[in-house]
Amino acid sequence: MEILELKKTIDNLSQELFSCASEQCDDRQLYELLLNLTQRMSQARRAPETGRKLYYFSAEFLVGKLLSNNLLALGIFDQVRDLLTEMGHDLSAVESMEPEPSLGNGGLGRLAACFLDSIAALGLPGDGVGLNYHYGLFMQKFRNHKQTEMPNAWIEQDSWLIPTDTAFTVPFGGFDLTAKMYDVAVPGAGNEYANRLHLLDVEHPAAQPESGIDFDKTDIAHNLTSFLYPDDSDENGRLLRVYQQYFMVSAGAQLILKELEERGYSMEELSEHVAIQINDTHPSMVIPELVRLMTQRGMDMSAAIEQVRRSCAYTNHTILAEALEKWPIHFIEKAAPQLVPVILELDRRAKEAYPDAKLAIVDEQNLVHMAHMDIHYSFSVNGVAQLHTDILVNSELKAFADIYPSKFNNKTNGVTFRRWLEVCNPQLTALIDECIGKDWRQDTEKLTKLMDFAQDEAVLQRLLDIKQENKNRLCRFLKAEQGIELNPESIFDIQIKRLHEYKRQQMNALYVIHKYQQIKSGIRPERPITVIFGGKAAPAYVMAKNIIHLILCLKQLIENDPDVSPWLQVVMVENYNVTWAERLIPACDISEQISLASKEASGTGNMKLMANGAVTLGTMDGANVEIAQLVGKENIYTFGTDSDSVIRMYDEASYKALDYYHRPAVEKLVDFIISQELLEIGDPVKLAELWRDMKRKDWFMALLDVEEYIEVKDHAFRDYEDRRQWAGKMIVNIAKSGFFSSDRTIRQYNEDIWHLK
Ligand code: 26Q
Repeated sequence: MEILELKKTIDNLSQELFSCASEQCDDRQLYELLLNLTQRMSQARRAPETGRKLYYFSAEFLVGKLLSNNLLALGIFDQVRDLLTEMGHDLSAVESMEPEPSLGNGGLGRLAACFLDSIAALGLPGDGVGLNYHYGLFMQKFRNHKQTEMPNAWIEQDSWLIPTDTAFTVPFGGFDLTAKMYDVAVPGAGNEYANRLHLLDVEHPAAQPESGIDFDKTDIAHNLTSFLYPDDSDENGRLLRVYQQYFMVSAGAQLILKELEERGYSMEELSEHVAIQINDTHPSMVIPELVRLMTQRGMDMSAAIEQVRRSCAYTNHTILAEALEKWPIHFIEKAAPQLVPVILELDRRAKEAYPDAKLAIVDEQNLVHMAHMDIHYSFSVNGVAQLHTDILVNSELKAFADIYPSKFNNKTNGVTFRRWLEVCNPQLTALIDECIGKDWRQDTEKLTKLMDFAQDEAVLQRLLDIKQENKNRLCRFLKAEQGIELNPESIFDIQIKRLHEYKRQQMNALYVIHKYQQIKSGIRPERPITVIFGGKAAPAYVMAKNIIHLILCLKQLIENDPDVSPWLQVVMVENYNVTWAERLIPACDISEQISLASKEASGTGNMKLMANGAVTLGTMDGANVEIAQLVGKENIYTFGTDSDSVIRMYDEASYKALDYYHRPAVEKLVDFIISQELLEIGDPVKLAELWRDMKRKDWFMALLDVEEYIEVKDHAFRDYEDRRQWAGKMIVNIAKSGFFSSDRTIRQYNEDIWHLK
């Protein structure tokens, strides 16, 4: 759209919506106006039409704010930004009016959002199916150095949700509910298409709870879509999660059959025309539900099962045994009794073919193993990074890989460079364009052309300048929104991800203690260091909350110590979310990816940070392994026990935290958790609990790797001082990041699994 035409459209809209000239609009009105404009433009687009259609089922779609993303996809981002500037406004101020939907926990939900973006950009026919959580994942607040939780009411009068006339009846044990469908448009960048994200909702959602995030988990009819479950398996209210899952998949399955019929095909042809991707086990009940619906509509059981099997593909995102969903069959009996005979029949057939108890869907304790059902009754099972897939095939799911070798495949994750480079880092994008032109947008592996500039002093200097500008910008945001003041001249060392013991934020905290003790003893770093954390802990995950507590106590201790504060700063960003990620990632110098090897399936933050010129400090886990292969050992800092050894230690139960604790260098770090200094600031019970756990259990082996971690991290900080050399590492990381575009990942899903066109 020409800028003049755009101006005219905006003027008309402003008259229509607010009966005033666009010059009179404030930021809020401009936001509503642009929301309206992009909605109309998206709705005028048609869906890609081809043979097979994909349905991406996921309990989470962590889409983030949508305005900039949609402007970009509609091809009017630059024009709108420039026009707003002309009008004396600023796109980022306008965007600050947009509430962020929090329809996901972390990686898995954000991956689903990146995938929808890429599916649309590649012009493939594929819609998302999920739930419209009204209060989403909780909003995090810090009080007395502790996390507290509040609802995030993101739905406003005007939002991205488009109500539709489509509704389905979902039969639960003892009552029915109507599932209303709302759509969010997903316009494809660089084409004329738009897909949809279908979000299902109850008809009469409950109002916001009076206090906090407590609500009546037995009032299913009103509360089914109130909240998103955090990613730990707390017993409390798990039954509601089964209701949520069944609600989503039953409505989704009905939608699939309806659209199949509308396209003029019979259920016998389902698998020719439909591909279903099951994002982790949360939507797994779509398998028995489709079989149920198809047999209810007259199809033969074996034929229905076969069609479903040829349509469904399953993605595994975790190897943590405790995170694999196993539902007591009486939960399903209560929520969706009509599904139980189907599940038992699927189980009977699986047992008949494969009597090995390890492979059963329903085990001796009457637990339904959702992943087992997925593997037996889908045609594809994939992991999300090469190492993760290897571990699935060779150990975690070996028994299944042995019987279904051809089902297993790897699809290394990716992220959309539109949001995670173009939108969040316009300066770097402009520099890249200047160096290598613009066509890397269609094929991000063309970013390797940047290697021609790896010795170009002028380009390297600009890279450093852009990083500095992005650090300055982050400082402004943190000051304005959270009152946090950072030293922009310091190194920004950033660990942003959900709080989890396996991700080992506690090991990073031990590094902070190490630095604090060194500075106290007179050994100062060459340059001040800022250690930045961001992440939420599941409300019932005690140890994760204790780790946040430790971090916040350390923050205060250091802040108030004039010997140390000029050299070391610790901060934790409150309510880390997609919006904060977009500000933090361009400003990062060192990307902390320090999970215990074998535990992080892939990671995707690692990819975003790399693409923005951060250098990874990480273990050989998940996609870090592939990052290391691509950039070479000069351009990444790796450390830690390898995954094979870790797996062996678990098998043999041979890891003893106490042995490592008793090393003098380690003991003084761990004991600092219960030092007088910290006990005066924090909650002695929590700190002692953390201290005891680390010393006696340390299930994720932080003490095993902490000494090498400190050594390698200090080395990276020293290397940082050679700015010219460091810029060389930055450019190599950017140049090699193109492999991690979700466009590449989606092309692979399409070629190997979906065959959409
Ligand atoms: C399960 C049962 C009950 C309640 C909640 C859950 C639940 C919810 C969310 C379990 C797991 C999740 C989320 C998992 C997740 O985000 N996994 C991450 O997926 C990313 C995308 O593939 C990977 O990059 C990360 O390595 C992986 O941790």
